[in-house]
Amino acid sequence: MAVTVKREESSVSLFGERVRARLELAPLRLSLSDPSGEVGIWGARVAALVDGKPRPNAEPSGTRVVASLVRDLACEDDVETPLGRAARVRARVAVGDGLEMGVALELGSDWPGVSLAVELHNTGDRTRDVAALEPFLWEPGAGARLALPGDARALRFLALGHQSWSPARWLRLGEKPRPPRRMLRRVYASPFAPRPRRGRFVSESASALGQPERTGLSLGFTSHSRFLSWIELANEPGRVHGLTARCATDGESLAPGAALASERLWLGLSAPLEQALGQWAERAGREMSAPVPARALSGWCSWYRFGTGVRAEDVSRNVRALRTLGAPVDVVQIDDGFQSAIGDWLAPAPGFPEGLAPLAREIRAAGFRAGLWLAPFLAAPRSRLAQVHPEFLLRDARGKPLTALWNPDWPGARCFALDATHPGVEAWLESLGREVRALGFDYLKLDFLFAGALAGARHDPRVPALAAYRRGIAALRRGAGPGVFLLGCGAPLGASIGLFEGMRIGPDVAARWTNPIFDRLVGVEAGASARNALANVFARAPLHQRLWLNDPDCVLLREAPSKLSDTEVRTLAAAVALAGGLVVVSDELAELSPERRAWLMRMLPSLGHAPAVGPARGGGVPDELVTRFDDGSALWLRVNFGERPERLDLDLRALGLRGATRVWDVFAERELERASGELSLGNLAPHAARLLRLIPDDGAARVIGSTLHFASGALEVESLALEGPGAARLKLRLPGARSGEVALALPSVARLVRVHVAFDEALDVRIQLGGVVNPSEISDR
Ligand code: 9PG
Repeated sequence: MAVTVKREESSVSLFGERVRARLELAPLRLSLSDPSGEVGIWGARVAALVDGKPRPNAEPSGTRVVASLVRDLACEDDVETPLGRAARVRARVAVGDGLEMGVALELGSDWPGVSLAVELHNTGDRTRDVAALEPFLWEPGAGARLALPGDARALRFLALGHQSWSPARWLRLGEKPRPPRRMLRRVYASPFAPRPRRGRFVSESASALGQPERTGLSLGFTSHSRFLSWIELANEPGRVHGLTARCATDGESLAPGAALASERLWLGLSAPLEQALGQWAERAGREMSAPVPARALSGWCSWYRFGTGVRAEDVSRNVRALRTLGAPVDVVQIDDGFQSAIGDWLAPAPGFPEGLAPLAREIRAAGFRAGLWLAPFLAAPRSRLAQVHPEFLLRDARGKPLTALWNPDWPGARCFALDATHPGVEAWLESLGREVRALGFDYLKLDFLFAGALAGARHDPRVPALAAYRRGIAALRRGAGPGVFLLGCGAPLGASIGLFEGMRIGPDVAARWTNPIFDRLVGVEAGASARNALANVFARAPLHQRLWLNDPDCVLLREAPSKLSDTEVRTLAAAVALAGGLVVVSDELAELSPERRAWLMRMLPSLGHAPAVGPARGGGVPDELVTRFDDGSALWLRVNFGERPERLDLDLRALGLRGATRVWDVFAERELERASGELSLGNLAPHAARLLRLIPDDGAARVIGSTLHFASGALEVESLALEGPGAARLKLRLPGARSGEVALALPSVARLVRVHVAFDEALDVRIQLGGVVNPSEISDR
């Protein structure tokens, strides 16, 4: 079915299968609703802020001008757009005072929303400053309504932080958001977005609004070529006073006759609300050609065990341990500490007396990809880089080098930022990429990337912060060449879409559950801790495989030194596994007990699937991840982020399991009672997790559970076939050295058949029951 475009005297309407959109022409107003017209948002305007400048972390100065009368209108039924084929309406709209706007609205037949693009034209005879473009500006009033199902007091707004480490939380209307403290705003917040406060929420690049588990709005920028962007919500308890989508220009002048385009905006309806972030991410990823790898990688990283004190022998020792363990990881990544100074990446620290090339060779010879950490937009004041090339440094308005951050892990702590609009910097980044590739590294963890998109006085002032950042990353990739895997970290997320294979989506993990002292220092929940890292893993789970592979940060499995309890380590491991993205361990492997090594093996390889995320409960963070498989089975994870035991009830129907279901308790390594409908699971202790494998009970031969992998049969079973009464053939495939148990349900056998197996890579066995319910060891070793 195609979109129907209906033109009337004072409006034009677009009817799709899932939504309808309407433009009123005099004055211009935009509406989006479901087909019944019951749920949606009506009467939004299109605006810009002119004759002013964006100001760091404050309202931009300037005057708001609003698109008013539509002058020209063109409707096209079926055109190619960045999101696929769609109907498009283009309008030329009067703004007044020598300005005009072009507005384009696109709707594809099965889209759950519309795409909106705006252009500001200077039709006057003087140059104008443009501080921001606002493709969507909604305030309640005559003809302007917001209708979402549920109670307005239960509405939640998704506030996404600026960069990898910034928290992402679902806020309640009227709640007090927690912005980073002044000193750290440069690190954690977007340079131009206003500071959030009670009554005004800010979300970077995209957001969602609605009541948990009901239909809500999905709103976000799908292009990120030039300007940093965000969504603002003016609110009080039970009331929404305004919803605005804005991109800041970083100070742009518009000459007479010139035009300035906003980034493209997605506005959709999402049922349920929990899918809103994924709805936007899917489109942003497509529009920016996100280079998402087909398979998620796993690895070992030096940082969380060795820190800046890492030495070549620490890496070598763990490479050997990975081999001995038979752990099927892809990458061995050297983190911060190998370099003589921040910025002097090719001059090794004393702990790497032979330099990096032999170590990279050793890693590759052992069968792994070699990975290296870099902070490509930073330079320590005493680095050779900053000394020899002071012209590379980003400056403030007075011409002084801008301090990007103070990091107590580094000598002198202070770090300057590089200005990628300087041709020397671009060339230097390209050669850095080329040289680390030549050393043998084809996996680069690029860290502290926010420093590439700070507000500052750039060498080329016409290039805005976001575009400067993208230019720098592109240069590094050009140098590193094809086949390189770029992992972003500390990275402005919207600005990074389309540039990275992998992306850290939360603050640092640590061998501790919380980090209240650091949280208080920063102002936001970004202190290195398992809980802070996991909160973002859940909140940003929908970005996985849509924008990049999510990196939940490392899993730390050691028993000591660690402040994590057994329960907490298991929660961390299960959540990282279910997240389905990168699985990277950062322990001294020789220090792991056999049990913890077995947990590591159960996380490898990465599940790869993107989980669906449950509703946000207390604390504004979802606590449930569900991975569904093609055969109707699922993996379900629930975490108790709170400090009190929680009652656990699971509605199987909500997971699409309508009939009787077999339930495997992954941690208990046993089957629970068969269930249908509601499953009552007792209490979940604070910081604990429950992981269940759920299988429709169809009476067929099935693997119900396994201790080989947290997937519990979803990943490792190639086939299970009955070969006559009491006989079955089981094929398992899982990389690495394996030993564990597989639990089979066979039609002729009342009890579960538990089989011990041990194999490398693959196993193909016949199981003869012959009246014996528990066959003994089956092994191909
Ligand atoms: C290496 C580390 C690891 C880690 C990264 C990042 O604000 N700070 O001072 C600050 C320091 C370190 C940090 C984040 C913030 O961690 O996330 O995985 O690579 O750098 O220095």
